[in-house]
Amino acid sequence: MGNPRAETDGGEVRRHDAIIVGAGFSGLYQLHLLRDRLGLSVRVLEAAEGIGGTWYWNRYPGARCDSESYYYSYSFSRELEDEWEWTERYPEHGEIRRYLDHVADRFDLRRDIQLDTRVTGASYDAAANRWTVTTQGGEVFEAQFLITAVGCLSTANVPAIPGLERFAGEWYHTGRWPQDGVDFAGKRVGLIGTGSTGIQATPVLAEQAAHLTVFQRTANYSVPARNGPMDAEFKAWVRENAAELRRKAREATNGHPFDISDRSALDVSPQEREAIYEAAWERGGLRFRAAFRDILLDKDANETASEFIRAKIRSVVKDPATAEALTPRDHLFATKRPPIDTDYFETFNRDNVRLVDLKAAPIEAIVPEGVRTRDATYPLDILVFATGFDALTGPLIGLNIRGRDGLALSEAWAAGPRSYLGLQTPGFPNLFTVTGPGSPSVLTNMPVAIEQHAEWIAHCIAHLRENGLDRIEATPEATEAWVAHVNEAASATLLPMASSSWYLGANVPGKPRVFMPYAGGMARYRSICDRVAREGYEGFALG
Ligand code: N01
Repeated sequence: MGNPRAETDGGEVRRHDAIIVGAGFSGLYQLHLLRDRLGLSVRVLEAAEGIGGTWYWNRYPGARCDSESYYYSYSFSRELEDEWEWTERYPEHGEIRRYLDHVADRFDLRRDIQLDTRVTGASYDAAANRWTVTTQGGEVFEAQFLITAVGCLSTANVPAIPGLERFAGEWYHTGRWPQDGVDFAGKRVGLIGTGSTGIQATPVLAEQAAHLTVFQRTANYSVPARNGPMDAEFKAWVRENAAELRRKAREATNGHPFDISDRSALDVSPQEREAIYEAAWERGGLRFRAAFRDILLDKDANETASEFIRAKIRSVVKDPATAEALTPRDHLFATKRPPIDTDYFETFNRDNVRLVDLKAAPIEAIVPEGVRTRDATYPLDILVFATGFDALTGPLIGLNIRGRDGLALSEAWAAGPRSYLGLQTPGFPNLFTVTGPGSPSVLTNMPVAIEQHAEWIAHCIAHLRENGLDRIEATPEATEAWVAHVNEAASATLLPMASSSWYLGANVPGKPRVFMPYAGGMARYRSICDRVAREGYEGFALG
């Protein structure tokens, strides 16, 4: 590989081989691969004042990962794995930040990461075959390769509810949480949104605040997380089986190292089915979906899981009207990303918690004293938006990327994202999008998807250099075929059925309704990517 060749041109333009945007799980590993394995000169530009990506921003009460700690982590370094100890079944946000800080130190990554540097634009010069990247602070960088490592859920969605600017209290979005936290003691708190975030935050807010009002637009299914400390025996089991667990995760459809049952929910007796669901409920976590093979494939099979959870809600929530309002009926379990929780439904039995069903009475406005629905005004001191993200495309379009002939990514994707393998878009040579739309990303345990993408990109760049090539660009034909395949893969599942799902962009008004992630499974996707590379980067134009 060539020597690192970072230069400064009169202090004005900083030249590198590659610019990576984002210093979360993706950016850190991509930097390690390109710099330490390929010998490239790389600069990571990160908007936040610390590393961590998603985990830098999501510090809201209750924020922890829904994947289990022993596999929500990197697998590329056995030493890293051996020296790090997780404390809980699901890692809390602060622990993940400590882990990523440790990774940054251990692999000496910080010297090539520039914090507090928001990228405001990137444009491709075809004659020079270089990307020019500009930042909010007025800096200019140039590089042959531009790699976005901006995550899938990093553009906060604050709904345009009239009157927010007149609210007399404080308000926060969970995905932009203040670094110093928020003091809820003695406060009347309102929470809008009951996705994974709202469901994690509700029980903790209820304990901290004087009173909590949860504004729910769509009732959601949730399965108990069953979080707890990792005991010594379990830690020893993980260590002994580390290689096997990692292999399983890599080869799984969803990046989790557990088996999906090979039985249909419809092929067992009602009693047996109930017992299987009960055991899965007791074990807790996202694995509940694996209780039968066809929960995400067959409506009738899914209905058995959906009804099991509805019955659980009715059995936990004491007030029948509240239980009914909390019971999801307009979509099937796991067709929207399923939350997992710690005492979510139980929280509605507390005296200081009230549920407001926005389907019955929508929010009309935010007023200085609180939130006004069609039926009532709810006085609040603090309002928390757990209203999700402009997912997958939002973080990329927000970078203002312009490719060949000034083509804006926002124009190229005006009718929805169009990528080849989620990695590249025609018209944007040498731009790689880690976990981009059209790849499995959010349908998997993210670190598995991230490692696969970062490694594929590093191999691809190595291939170009070894063969004296400078440029790689997805062809329009391969992209069309991939977009069709992404649609086909989604249609083979129940996933596109949930009309309010962020997988479809449905949570952001005006966003094209396109099922964005690849639902064909991580294992299948990995083998497609490997074949494409083996066959000389089929579907890409190299030059
Ligand atoms: O966001 P969401 P999230 N008025 O979009 C409601 C990941 N995650 O931040 O369903 C009233 O799922 C909206 O209502 P509706 C995970 O992948 C991971 O919770 O559109 N309500 C919904 O209830 C997850 O799926 C972890 O009708 C409004 C909620 O806000 C993803 O992040 C933890 C509204 C938004 O739910 C996003 O989850 C947390 C409005 N105008 C999250 N607009 C871990 O693994 C929206 N809503 C740790």
